[in-house]
Amino acid sequence: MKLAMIGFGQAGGKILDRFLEYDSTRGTGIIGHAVAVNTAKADLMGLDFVPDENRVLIGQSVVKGHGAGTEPELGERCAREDMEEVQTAIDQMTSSEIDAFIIMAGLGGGTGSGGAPVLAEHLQRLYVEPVYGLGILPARDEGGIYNRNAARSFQKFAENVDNLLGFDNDAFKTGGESLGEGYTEINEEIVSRFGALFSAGEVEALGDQVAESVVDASEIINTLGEHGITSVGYASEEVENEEKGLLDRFRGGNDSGLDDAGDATNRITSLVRRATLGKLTLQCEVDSTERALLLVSGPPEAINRKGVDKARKWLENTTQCMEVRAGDYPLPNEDKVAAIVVLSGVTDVPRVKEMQRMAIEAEENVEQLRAQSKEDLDKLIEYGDDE
Ligand SMILES: Nc1nc2c(ncn2[C@@H]2O[C@H](COP(=O)(O)OP(=O)(O)OP(=O)(O)O)[C@@H](O)[C@H]2O)c(=O)[nH]1
Ligand SMILES: [Mg+2]
Repeated sequence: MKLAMIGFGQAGGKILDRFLEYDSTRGTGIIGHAVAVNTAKADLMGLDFVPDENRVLIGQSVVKGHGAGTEPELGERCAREDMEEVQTAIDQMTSSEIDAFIIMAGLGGGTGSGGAPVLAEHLQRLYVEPVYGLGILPARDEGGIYNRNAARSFQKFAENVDNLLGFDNDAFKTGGESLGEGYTEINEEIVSRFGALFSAGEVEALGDQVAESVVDASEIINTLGEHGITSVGYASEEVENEEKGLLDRFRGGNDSGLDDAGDATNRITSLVRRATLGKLTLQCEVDSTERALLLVSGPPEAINRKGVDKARKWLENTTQCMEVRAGDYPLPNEDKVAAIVVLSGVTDVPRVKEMQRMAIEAEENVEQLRAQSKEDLDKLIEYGDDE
């Protein structure tokens, strides 16, 4: 599917940048338009792939290009005051080119946390296309202020988008590294999961390959619906590529590699199980899903309808939901089979409840925490954070 992507705040901008890189190296064509919005001039200047004219600095009269300092109220104010400038950058696109908008933001800070829900509300009023959010939750150890900001923003954002796709930094953080390196890996995870989902709906990218059951943009849109929270599961496995498979057959081994349909079926069902029961972008109770979508991609020889059908039945049972869509996505040059599972309209999300609890606690000693997080920030600067 083709998207107008808007990165709000630093995390949003960086993820947008990675999406642009992903899109241009793979030729997926999922980005119809890209706009980065921030209150911090330096963050906007640090982007590599977003066209200069699509970088919008807001709130200059309020924060003088220095960011909203983890205060969502400031982020919100800047967004409201300068919405016209954001709109001008979005207007560069002709809306007939895109299937949907997606606004991406880290919800723990000030700019994205406060601004993204305001922009969502604005776009919903102006366009008929669906408006989605990609909301990044802070890690637990970022502390009370970040978790409080995120709890509030998550709720507002969810109220103002057609669907809020959740991604929890806490579940994906890699220990031991500096913050910057950690985010590089996490951002790759974000882009590969959601990029694979959106490119499945961009049928042009398939070229001559014909999928047995194609998932187009409208099926993704129907799965996401008009309200709710979504979590995405992913699992992949390397397979022998076609050439090697042929070589093996030539040598007389016909039960190796990809030839066996039973192997392909089993591989698909096991990947879908792993994707669903493994690490989700936002941990949730799988049986609280309202609608689901299952996508299997990989070399054509490794994909079969039987496997996809079996996996779909399993997913129906496991999610206890009646609305499960499924499709395949043949990628001739790919050397791995991947399963993407979209769990839409999930209602039982423990991490959100936990954030709300942390928010209440943080509320009680907010001043103390502010001082503490300023101290942490000073320390961070001292250690030379380069992101
Ligand atoms: N996944 C990911 N999360 C990030 C990244 N950078 C920051 N975050 C998360 O996003 C939250 C908000 O940080 P920023 O995006 O820097 O905040 P902002 O929206 O620019 O707001 P202010 O800086 O307060 O004006 C943080 O609490 C982190 O959890 C990133 O590159 N990737
Ligand atoms: Mg910032």
